[in-house]
Amino acid sequence: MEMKELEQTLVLIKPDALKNSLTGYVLSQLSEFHTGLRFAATKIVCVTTMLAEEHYAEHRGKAFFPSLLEYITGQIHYPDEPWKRRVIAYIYQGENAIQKIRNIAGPTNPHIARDTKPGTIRALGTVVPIKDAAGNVIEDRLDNLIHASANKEDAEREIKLWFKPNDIPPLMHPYATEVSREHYYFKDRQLFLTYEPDSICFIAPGDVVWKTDMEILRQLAQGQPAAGSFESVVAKYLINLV
Ligand code: FUP
Repeated sequence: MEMKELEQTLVLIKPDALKNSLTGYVLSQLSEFHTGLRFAATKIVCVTTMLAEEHYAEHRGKAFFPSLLEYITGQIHYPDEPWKRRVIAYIYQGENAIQKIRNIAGPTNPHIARDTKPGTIRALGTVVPIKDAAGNVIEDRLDNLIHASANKEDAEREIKLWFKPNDIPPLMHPYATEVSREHYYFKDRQLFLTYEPDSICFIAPGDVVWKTDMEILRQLAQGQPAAGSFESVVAKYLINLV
């Protein structure tokens, strides 16, 4: 089978899995021996609020959203040890990768996972009630140990959000890339095309970048409506940097 036909999916080993020393168990469940899939990339990430907000953008505005951000950024499981706040991100590649990993992960809600799919990874998770100011339970935060992309569109968005092309071996690159001809700088959540004091150069001429990111940056630089947010592009360049 051609590499281009193979599916990709993003897996995150979340802070609760790290805290409970479940990394080895999760990786063993997802191993090539069990799934026929191989990993194309991995990195240990200190998750910024910007990255968390972009990753879970579809849940913005929901009552559990602030708590979900605290969870994925590691603040819940490592309140007093900020240096331990990490997520391990993987790209898995192979035939039917998305569904295979979703099946092993199990249902989103750990209670439902335990009832209906015992033996899945999320069956080992926890459900934490979220209360309003009066102490009434309004929603639950689902501490479910791993994230796995739900479909091809999400997988592409999420992989491009967490990984730069050069985090992935060239022959495993899943999506189109382009070589930048410009400098792009970041400061105070804003894009600059020339150096500003205290700004960070996140793309330089000659850098290989996702083609879709390049298009968003060009549109933003020209003040045009863009196909995605600046944060969705820059968040991955700030990983483990700030
Ligand atoms: P999934 O694709 O299985 O990760 O599920 P969702 O996209 O629906 O949810 C994303 C994350 O939001 C879950 F991992 C956990 C969290 N969540 C809650 O904390 N509470 C909810 O009521 C729903 C989702």
